[in-house]
Formats: sequence, structure tokens, C-alpha cells
Amino acid sequence: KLGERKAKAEKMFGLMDGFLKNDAVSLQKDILDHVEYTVARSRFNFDDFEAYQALAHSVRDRLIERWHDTHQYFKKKDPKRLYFLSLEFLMGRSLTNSVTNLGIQDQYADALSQLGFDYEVLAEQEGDAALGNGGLARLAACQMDSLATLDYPAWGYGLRYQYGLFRQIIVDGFQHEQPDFWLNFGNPWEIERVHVSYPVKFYGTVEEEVLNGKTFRVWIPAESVEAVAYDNPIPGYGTRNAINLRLWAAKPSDQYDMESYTTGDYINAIVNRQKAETISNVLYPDDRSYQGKELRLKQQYFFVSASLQDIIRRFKDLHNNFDEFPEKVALQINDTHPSIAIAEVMRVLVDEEHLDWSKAWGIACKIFSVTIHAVQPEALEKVPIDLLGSVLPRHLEIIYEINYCLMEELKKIFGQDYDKLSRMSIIEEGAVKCIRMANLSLACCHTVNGVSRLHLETLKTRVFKDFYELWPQKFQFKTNGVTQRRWIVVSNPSLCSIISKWLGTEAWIRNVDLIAGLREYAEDPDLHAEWKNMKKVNKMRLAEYIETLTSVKVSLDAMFDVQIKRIHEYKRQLLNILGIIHRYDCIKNMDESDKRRVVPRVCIIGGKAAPGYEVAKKIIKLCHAVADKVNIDPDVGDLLKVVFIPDYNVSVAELVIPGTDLSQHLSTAGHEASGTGCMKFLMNGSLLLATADGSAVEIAEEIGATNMFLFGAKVDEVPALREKGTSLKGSLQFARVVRMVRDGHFGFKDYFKSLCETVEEGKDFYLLGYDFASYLEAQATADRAFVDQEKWTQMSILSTAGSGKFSSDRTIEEYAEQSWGIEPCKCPF
Ligand code: NTF
Repeated sequence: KLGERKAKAEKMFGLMDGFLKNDAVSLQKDILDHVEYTVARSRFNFDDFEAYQALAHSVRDRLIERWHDTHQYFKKKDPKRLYFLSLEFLMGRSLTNSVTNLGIQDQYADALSQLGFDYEVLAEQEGDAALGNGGLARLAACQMDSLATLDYPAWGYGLRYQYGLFRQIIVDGFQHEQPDFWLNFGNPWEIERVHVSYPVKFYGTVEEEVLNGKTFRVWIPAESVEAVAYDNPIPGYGTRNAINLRLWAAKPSDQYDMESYTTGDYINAIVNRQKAETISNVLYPDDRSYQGKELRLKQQYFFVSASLQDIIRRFKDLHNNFDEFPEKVALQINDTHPSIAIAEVMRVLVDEEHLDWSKAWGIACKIFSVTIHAVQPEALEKVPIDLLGSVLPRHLEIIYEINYCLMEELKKIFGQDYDKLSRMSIIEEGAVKCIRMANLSLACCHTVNGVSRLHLETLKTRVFKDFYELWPQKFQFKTNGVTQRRWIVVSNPSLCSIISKWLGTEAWIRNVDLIAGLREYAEDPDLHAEWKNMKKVNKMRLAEYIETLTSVKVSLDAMFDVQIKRIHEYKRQLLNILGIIHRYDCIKNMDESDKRRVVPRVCIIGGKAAPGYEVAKKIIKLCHAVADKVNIDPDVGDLLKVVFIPDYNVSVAELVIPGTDLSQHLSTAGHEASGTGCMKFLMNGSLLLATADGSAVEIAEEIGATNMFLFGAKVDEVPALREKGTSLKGSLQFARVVRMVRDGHFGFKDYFKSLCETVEEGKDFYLLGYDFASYLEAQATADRAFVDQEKWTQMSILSTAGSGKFSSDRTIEEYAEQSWGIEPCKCPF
């Protein structure tokens, strides 16, 4: 039988003409075939967008080959797999990343130029896949790249939102949000799997059922929605492995509300059916405040339930005993959002598989691990009990049961310490009784990870102090990392060639530790010349982009100073703007000879504010108001330009980061869990101006604190400073710039009033006033360093050379070993 199947497969393979070939002629033929048969345009008449679509499909074909081989191989070897559950993935564009990882960029560029197209121009046709908000979501994307490259048998699971993160448009300096219709022109990177779909149930009641003399609780749901799989192949670099990111879309189910049909209300029945799709319609744009909305809970359960059905089906294909489940399955919960998975696993094991409660709990505790990505308590999700009980009645019972066991255990240890028990309880009492999703995770997961060393300290000493004292062994950290494939190889090709040339190898693309070899040449004048040239080319590209977008002309001799990230009070874009105002004020008061000593700056800020976050929106407006005044001031000229880059996203970051001289990371110490933008800048040789927060502390250890500009209060000083208020020296300069805003120097006096109040003495929670003097000093040091271009270039080389630790490859290897217990499974070529 096996021989027969093999012969048949070989015959088919022969008919397919073997695997797709990657020479220029084959690539051209494939692209043209897709123009004709997939895009359905004539091969004599198609535009850039159509050419991009055909190109994308030809790349996708190659991805699918690898994807098939990898999954067949995984199935044959049956290793323990990692399932990465995340409500958000910020993938950005796929074309350049895929072509780079497949290693056929030159061949494609060649093939296209022979057809009269430019590879880079076509790459620009692609929109961003923005199914996430910020750091957490982009980290997940970088980690998928590392998982594939390092040959780990992993799957990503998430939601296929129809509307990604909103587009930011700026009207008169104000942010407006527009929906991101990212699927409108089709998405060649996904494969719809109509046959991979599962029903996901909601609402209803719980009843008792007796089976073989035993009583079971049975959930009788009232609504069912179909989850359909969309697969997004993720190719590794320098390997045949391509793993899968499976995103679920909600579709009406056949079982949905059959009654309305029978009552004859045909039109309304269809309208109602269609409502099922709303579950996967839209991504929530607030990255750290959870409103306890029904739709959000449904999104979470929807993707968790579908993923678990898929995972269990795969397990059952080869196994029939759940004792083996922890040997084959590791489940990673990305932040607390997918925590309902814990209750769902318990429900499936107890109610459907009829395992004992304690056996099921033992299994759950072995398979789950969680990573926390925030510090702010408001980012920890709390679901009102009434809401959970209505949407998922059986899960609420299960959570109560888990909590009961937890409380019993705690009572044995802490006796009658009710304060402690109530802090650790999964259930929060109060006006609105809530489920604390974080506590549910802490109770079950065998590892709880922070995202930098400092962040773990904060979790241990503040956020999860009680749990840490109880289970210290669960608490770990894995300092975040980013993928050098996207952040150097794809987005900064000139730097990529320089590194490979000087190291004499491309091996650093898979083993980034080798990048430290650049240190040896940090003073080499030839390397300096190449390095400066690379920066200049990237600055030129960025300057053109800025001019097209904002009509501001910037000088390439100026220091390009950048802060790009979500707009948040704790990230202190306001400190940056107040610093710019101070610089402006100084220049205005200078005579001509002083002005000659000023280091010209282009201050670039970009980022989105959550739609309901008023203060953040005012910060964006202030940035524009200052830009409007400064940029046309003849006293200032090229000494200072202020630019707000609208609609910041992954692709914009890929363009901005390589062209940056100095990047700013200004969070009040103790507030940024890690930060990953700083790592991308570091890899690209931008110098960092930063507080000693999150991963910046570890960056300083790697590159040496003298190679960056550190400033501001330290974490352990912050609490006392909040009590004490601003230092005198800082307060004079600070008071002056705040007064300029408050007095209407930049217009919109009434509008900025409340913004100024956030930093008033006594209310300045994020310590802008206290840190101001030290911030200005760090800025002055950066100016002085920039004057000495040789020194600056050396620091820049040392930054890149010291960035090896901050690769997501290192992070993933640590997770694999310390949290997931998985091994590489490399598909043979
Ligand atoms: C972010 N959190 C943190 O704010 C960053 O410090 C960290 O680098 C990234 O996660 C990745 O770990 C979020 O995006 C969220 F969603 F939790 F707010």
C-alpha cells in the first residue's frame, strides 16, 4: 500500500515538473503566468500593482512548497510543538521579508528588470498587515521569524481582523482615525482553508448530566460561530523550514439561529447570521486599557477555542492518551489576553474528555507559560463576572473552581491573612466583581516571564509580589529581541553589505553574535568612510520621504533625531517637545556667532495615540503647533526643524530607523517593560539617548554606558521623587518652557491648558520636571559628540557591534530551553 502511494506521489511530482525553479527565466514565466491566470490581466498590459500581485503569488507558491515539506516532516517526527497564542501580530509587509528569507532576492530583481519592472518599486505597492498595536505585537512577529529560522516546530495562532490598526491622518495638526481596509485589494500572503473550520460556541446554560453513574456539568450553548483558518506561511532564513501563522476569521455557522428561518423571517435571519462576522472585524486600538467589553471577550474566546480544537485534533491524530499531551504541546500565552485558554483546556479535558479535575489541572499546569508585557496595572485585563457568566457560563464555573483550589492552598500557607488572599484571588470583589485574567494565568502557568531583567524586578517587587513570594521558581525573564533579518538585512541593505564585507561572512544573519567582530574595526578609517556613506544614503532617502509627506526640507548635515513609538504619557514625547522648545528658545536668544556653534537638528516624532486618549492626542497637536512656528522662523533656518511623521507603522519604521543619527527612549524609569524600538536603532548604528529603563539598562552593559546618552531618575529613586517634587535647577528652565505653551506662544492656549496641568508641580506623575535638567544635559552631550564625526561614527559602529544580544534568536532560544522544552526539527533540503 505504502509503495503504491509513493509511486503515485512520484508520478504527480513528475507531472508538476519537480519543485519550482529560481532562475531568472523560470521566475519571469511564473510571474507572467500569475499576471494572466491569477490576477487575470493580459501579460501585455499590467501596471505596477498588478505586477506586485503576480510577484507576490509567485513568492507564495515557493513558500507553500516549503510549508508543505515542513509540516509533513513535523508530522513524521512528531516533536513537541510550541503553540504561540497572541491576539495581535504586527507583521508589516511580507514581500521583501519572504524573498530575503528564501534567499532569492537577486534572482527576482533580475527577472523583474528583464520584464521592465523595478523590484523595489513593486515592493512599495504592498500595504502593511497591521493586526496589532505596538511593541507586544511586533515582538510576536519578530519571534515568529526567529522560530522559523531556528527550525523550531512552532505554530502561531491569532485573529484575522478585517480592519487592522486605524490609519492616522493629520488634519490641522490633529489626529484623526480612519479604518484600515487592508483586505480590500486581496491578500496574496494568506491561504484560505475552507476545510479547516471549527464551531465556537457562546452563551447558553450549564446543566447536569449523569453518565455511567457519574455526574458531569454540560454546557448547552445558545450560539455558534464558525472559525475558518487563514494560513500565513513564515519562512525561515537559510533553512527549508516554513512555519505557519494560522489566523481565524469568523463566519456564520449553519447551526446559527435556525429558528428564524423556520419562522419565515428570511431577510432578518440572514442579517442576523451576518453578525457572526463582527467577532473578527476589528482590532481594539487601545494597547493598555481594557474596557471589559463583550466583543473583546468574544474575540479572545473565539480564537482560543478554535486554536485549541485545532491543536487537540492534531494531537489526537497521533495519540490517544492525554497523559502524553504535555510531552507534545507547549502553549504560550502572549500577555494576559488569551488566558481564557486555561479555562477552556480544563473544560475540554473535564467535560468532554472526562478526565478527573486534578489530573486535568496537572496537565494544564504543565503546558501553559505566559509572558507579561506591561507594567501598568490598567493593562492587566479584568473581565466583569456578569459578562463572563453570560458569554461563557461554564468557564465562569471552572474559574470559580480553580480559584477555590487556589484559595484552599493559600489558606494552608498564609492562614487567615485575608488581605493577601484577596489580593491573590482570581476574583476581585468590589462594586463590579471581576475576574483577574493575570491571576488566572499566574495560578496555572509553570513559567511567568518578564521581558527584561528590570521588568522582572518590577513584577517581583510590585505587580506580582505576593505570587513571587509564593512561587519564586515560576518567575523568569527573557530580555526581548528583534530580528536582524527584517531590521538590518531587509531594511538597511547597505549596512548589511558592510557588515558581511568586514566580517568576511554572511553567517551573522543567522548567528548574530558574530556581529561583535566589528568592534575590531571600530577605528578603521576605511570602515568609517563606508559607514558614513551608508548613513548619508539612508538619510537622503528619509529626507525625501519627509519632504514628500510634510513639505519640510531638511538638511542632511543636521543630526536626525528620532522618537517613534506609540504616544503615551509614560513614554514622554512631551519631554522631547519641551526640550525642542527649549532649544528653539535658546537659538532665538543667540547672536550670530553663538549660532555658528549650534549643531543643526531635525527632530522627528511619529506615533499613534489611542483614539480615546485625550492627553496623547494633545501631545500630537503640540508637536505640530511647535513645528508650525519653528519651521518657518527665519532666525532658526536649518538649525532646527521639527517633523511629525504621520501614520507610523512597521514600513515607516523600516525607512526611518536606518536614517537616524540619534534615537530617543524617554520613559520614566520603571514604566517601559522592555522597549524593542531601541534595539532596532541600536542594530542600525543609531546612538541612543535613554533613561535607565527596561532593556536600555542591558544595552548599556553590552555597548558600554559611554557609548550612549543616559539620563534621568533611576527606578528606585522614582517613588521618593514623586513625593518630593522637582529639583530647583530643572524647575526654572522647565517652568519657562511650560509657560510658553500655557501662555499661547504656539497658539491653542485653551486647548493646551490641561496638557500643561499634567506636568504641574505636584501632579507631574511621570517626573518630566525632575528629569528636565538631566535630559538637557544629555542632549548637550549628544550635540558635542556629533561635532566630532569620527568619534560619533566609532560609537555608532560599537552600537551595531554590541547589538548581538538583542536578537530575537537569542530570546527564542532561551524560551525554547527554559519555558517551552522544545527542540529544533529541521526539514532536510
Ligand atoms: C509592550 N507592551 C511594552 O510596553 C514594551 O516595553 C515591550 O518592549 C513590548 O511590549 C514587548 O514586550 C505592549 O505593547 C502592551 F500591549 F502590553 F501594552
